[in-house]
Amino acid sequence: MFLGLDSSTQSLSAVIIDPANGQIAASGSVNFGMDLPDYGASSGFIPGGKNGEVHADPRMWLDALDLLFKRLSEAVDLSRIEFIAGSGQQHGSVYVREGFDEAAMNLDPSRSLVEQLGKELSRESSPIWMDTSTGVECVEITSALGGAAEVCARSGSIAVERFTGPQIRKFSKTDPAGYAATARIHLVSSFIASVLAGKPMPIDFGDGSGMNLLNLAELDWDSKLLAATAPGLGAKLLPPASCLTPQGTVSAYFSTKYGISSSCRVCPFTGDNPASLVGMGATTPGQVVISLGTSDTFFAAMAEPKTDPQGFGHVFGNPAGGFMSLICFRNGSLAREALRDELGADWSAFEKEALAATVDSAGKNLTLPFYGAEITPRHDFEIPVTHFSDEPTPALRIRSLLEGQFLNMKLHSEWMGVAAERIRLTGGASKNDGIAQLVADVFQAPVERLDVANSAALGAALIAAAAGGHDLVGLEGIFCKPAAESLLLPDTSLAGNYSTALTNFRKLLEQTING
Ligand code: XUL
Repeated sequence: MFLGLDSSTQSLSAVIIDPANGQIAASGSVNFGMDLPDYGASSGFIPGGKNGEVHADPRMWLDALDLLFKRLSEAVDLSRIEFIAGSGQQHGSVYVREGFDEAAMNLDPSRSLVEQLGKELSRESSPIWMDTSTGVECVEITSALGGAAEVCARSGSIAVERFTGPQIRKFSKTDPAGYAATARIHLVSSFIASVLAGKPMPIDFGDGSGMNLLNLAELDWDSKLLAATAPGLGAKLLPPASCLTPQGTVSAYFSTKYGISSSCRVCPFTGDNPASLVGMGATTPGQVVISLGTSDTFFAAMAEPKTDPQGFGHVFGNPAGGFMSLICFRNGSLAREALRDELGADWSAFEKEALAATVDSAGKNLTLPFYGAEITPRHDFEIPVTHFSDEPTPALRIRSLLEGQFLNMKLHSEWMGVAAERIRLTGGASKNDGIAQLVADVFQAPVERLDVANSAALGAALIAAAAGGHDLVGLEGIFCKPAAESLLLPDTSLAGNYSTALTNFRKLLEQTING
């Protein structure tokens, strides 16, 4: 059996798969807020951070690891697990002292991880992906490299506040002594993998691409980016590696305490988005995943490390090899719910009607679907900008807002140069037939819906099985099946409408942003 772990913002989850029968054998989870209330992090991070700082306590992740394995060992015979892989929330970083590696190697099973490793942290808290406090450092790194385009071409993204490089730079400036006392910097993913293996585990290519430090073309740390970020940084990072190649076995602590076989191999952990690409069965170029949540995200495999010339999208390593894009749209459900509330609409019933009523309005009635600051495109919108040729009935406004969201997605994913052959839709709003059909029509591609509770942990379990010799794409075919009868085909008669709509949408957006 193969275990996948995912250390996300709010919880640590596990999925155990048995490829021999194609089944998920067990799963488990520790919710940081509910299960570890002493940390006072009801949503997984320390509340009340100032000036955009959002940090979490890495000791909480250690306690979660003990608690999760205790729970799993009570439910499953963990000696049957042959390989472990995992993922972590991207960008978050953990800073450890010289003595950490030895302490992790010689853990006493009669004591907790926190008791033994807590004192080996050189920074008490870990900045996570929600942190926006490093605007100055982003500017500094960008100017040292000679511009945003250069940072993007090298690392796959322009300098971004939540990315690890700017976060490391800020730490090195504000706490030089703490930075000097740091022997190694881990991502959340490589930190957990190192604890599990009792030896320093490398950062994987997929998660490492979220740091503004990895050179995508070379798949190695970029010397110019390292130099622009912090002094002596290269010595604090292990060479990056692939999450498919195991780099050790579980430490004696885990085998003695929780009954995992001492020969169980551990892979470098990846990021939650690369692991989700696997868990959604989308590692092959042409497969696109759209997740409809508070924010919407679009991610898709790519063969080449192409980057977004406008700098809105990110490029990460794909666990199966090659690359993947990740494009976040802040105004997802945020905008859908704002319009629903504005119209006082019963969303679920009303929306289907609205979607059916005016299928030929695309291109004539347009909405820039932003109820406030957006990151793709980066612009401070205040209210949605509309251009209606017909009477803007509530039905038409809903349809036009949704069309605007997917036209904006189509427009801002064109740089990838990958046509969507199949879209896998997930997240709360994906259950709505009207919305799903609209995605198929705007992208002119078939849409399947996948109801995966934890695509990152499942993806990690598939990576573990692939490391153990199973074929990854074959595993995706078995474990990542769309919900029965969920396939929706595009209405090809609307292709012309949506092509016109895209042109008009682009013009309206340019006029609005450029004035
Ligand atoms: C991606 C990002 C988040 C985190 C947390 O860039 O910031 O998706 O990975 O899930």
